[in-house]
Amino acid sequence: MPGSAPTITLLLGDITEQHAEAVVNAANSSLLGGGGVDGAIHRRGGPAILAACRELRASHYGGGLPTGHAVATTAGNLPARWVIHTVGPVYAVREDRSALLADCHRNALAVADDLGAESVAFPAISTGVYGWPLDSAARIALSTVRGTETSVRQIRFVLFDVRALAAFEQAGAELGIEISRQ
Ligand code: AR6
Repeated sequence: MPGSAPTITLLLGDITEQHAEAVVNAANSSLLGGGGVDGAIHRRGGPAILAACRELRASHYGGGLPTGHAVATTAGNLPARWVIHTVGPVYAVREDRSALLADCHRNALAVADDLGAESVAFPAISTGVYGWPLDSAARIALSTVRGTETSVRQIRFVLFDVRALAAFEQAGAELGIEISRQ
């Protein structure tokens, strides 16, 4: 296992433009596409990603990818080599689903380790259609990746707007996690 922790970088941007070895998709369990990050990844990545997702549905994931799990496909025409699809939990006021959101990050890094990916870009999983409050999601995302043993050297959070970026910056400061800005 690596001797030093990976760098964690925050940046404002579109995850489909990232030159990371792997980009993480905030998918749904069907793996067959959707809106938000998922829609953008399939649009920019082209049909090879959907074809690979269909194969996964026809083989290992006949019932869909369970919440918190992660699986890799080609990245098609994206600048990345792989897309790691994970399914975030839908936010619920009456039930604490934080462990599932942490699982997404931990399992995505485990898949990246299996692939040998040195750099991984994450979106703010569950904070769009799935309604997770940004401050809470940022704390869970940052504390989980910092607490996970991984061979990945560079972890990037690609935030789509300044509100999301500010939430991750604040969470990093509150948690005392060393973060670079790009
Ligand atoms: N690059 C980076 N971040 C983005 C991009 C982008 N191109 N587009 C949106 N975001 P969401 P979820 C931000 O809804 O909440 C889909 O339909 C967005 O501002 O993509 O996990 C799936 O198929 C937000 O902060 O993912 C599922 O059904 C964050 O990415 C469902 O949505 C996540 O928003 C998953 O919902």
